Amino acid sequence: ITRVDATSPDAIRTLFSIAMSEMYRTEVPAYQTLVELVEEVNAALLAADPAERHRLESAGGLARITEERHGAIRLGTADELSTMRRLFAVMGMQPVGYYDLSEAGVPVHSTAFRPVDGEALSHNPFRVFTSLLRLDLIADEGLRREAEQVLAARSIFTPGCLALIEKAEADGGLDEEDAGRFVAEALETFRWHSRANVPLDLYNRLHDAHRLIADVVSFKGPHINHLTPRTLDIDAVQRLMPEKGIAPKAVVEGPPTRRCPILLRQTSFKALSEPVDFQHGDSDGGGWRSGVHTARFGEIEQRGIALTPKGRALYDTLLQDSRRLVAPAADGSNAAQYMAALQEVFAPFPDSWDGIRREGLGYFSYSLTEAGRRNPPAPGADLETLIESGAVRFDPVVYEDFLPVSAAGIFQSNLGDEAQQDFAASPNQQRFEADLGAAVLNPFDLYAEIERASIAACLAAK
Ligand code: OOG
Ligand code: NI
Repeated sequence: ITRVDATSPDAIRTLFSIAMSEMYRTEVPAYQTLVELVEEVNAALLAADPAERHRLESAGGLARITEERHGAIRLGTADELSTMRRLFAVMGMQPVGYYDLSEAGVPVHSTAFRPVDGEALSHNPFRVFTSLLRLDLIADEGLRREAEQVLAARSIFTPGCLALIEKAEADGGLDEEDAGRFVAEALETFRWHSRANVPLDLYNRLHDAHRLIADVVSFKGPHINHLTPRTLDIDAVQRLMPEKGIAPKAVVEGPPTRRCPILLRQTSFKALSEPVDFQHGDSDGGGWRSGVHTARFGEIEQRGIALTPKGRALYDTLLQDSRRLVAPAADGSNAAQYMAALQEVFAPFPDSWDGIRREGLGYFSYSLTEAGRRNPPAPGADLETLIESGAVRFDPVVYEDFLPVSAAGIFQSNLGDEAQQDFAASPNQQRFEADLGAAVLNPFDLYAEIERASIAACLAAK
């Protein structure tokens, strides 16, 4: 890691993602095992595939591969969400996209906080998938009110963290010393608490309503529930997990295995059952009582090219078609059939960078080749002609966001199959943005801008 100006949001984000990873490795040792496995698989792939190594190196993406990760948290109130937005802003992370998970039986809606411009992304793309609990989807009104009271009484940010957020907002940033304090204070919000914030009987009632509600309401804060390193070969990691004593979820979410990866493929290991102490109610004489809670897990992802709206529509249609043929069973009993159906149904999606580009399905970053730099394009030159003559090359723009169907699969595999529940699909982006205190950014606009700027830079070269 190169140290840059400690006051830059990029540098604070890097410090924070390292601190978070260190904390989670200690809290969840299986995550450490997973990180080691991913490092082995990435190293083996790069050794066996010099062309891919070279492509990643020249696109400037190699150094960031092992650094990369995302995490996820689940919040309880609008106040928590809007303060979280301000906290992430200190690290140059903004809310991108809106995800409605109610359709998949999970009573939350979500966004992803992440850096948005090309330079910040290549510095460190750390992202946090952030969900807000939707108590409005809980039928039992009495229970809903109890949950609201518990949430209203907790404060998930340390006073020091809140003061530093305000300072950063007022001064337009933090100096090196404050940046270090900010990272330490902010980390507290994401820490695991082995003492529940509610008595066991309330925990049980929340759990019966939905395991996710118990996870959000029963604790002092929104513990980070997983971290996800990026792998270059997710099929290999999925295959090797059992050898390391880790039980993977039934199937890899997202598109099938391809030569040219698109969007995002993800898999995880099931959440661990961890000991938790619950308060006795006063009527039981107070004191603590031990129980368990299952929420925290590990995940890996393989990222491919960001698709245009046209490419995304094709992806969504093909995914739906293949799930109509074979719906993946949670116990993994039809995993092979599911993967085969996926592979077959996705055949019409072009599997070469050139094909994807020609059909306008994906976003690319354009740059001058060595020949192009020696002999810069004349004013008004045509991009296609420059590509044909070898003056300009194109590389896929990496997809930096998430996929709702995949996220639902990750949630479900970690909530346990008994937690399966139906809610009416009820996306409410307006409500989410009101609670967030800002509009979420449109991911397509961000990718289109990266592509546009890369073309402009090629054509303006002198
Ligand atoms: C978030 C699950 C979604 C992803 O990578 O799609 C997710 C959660 O379990 O809180 O992390
Ligand atoms: Ni995730």
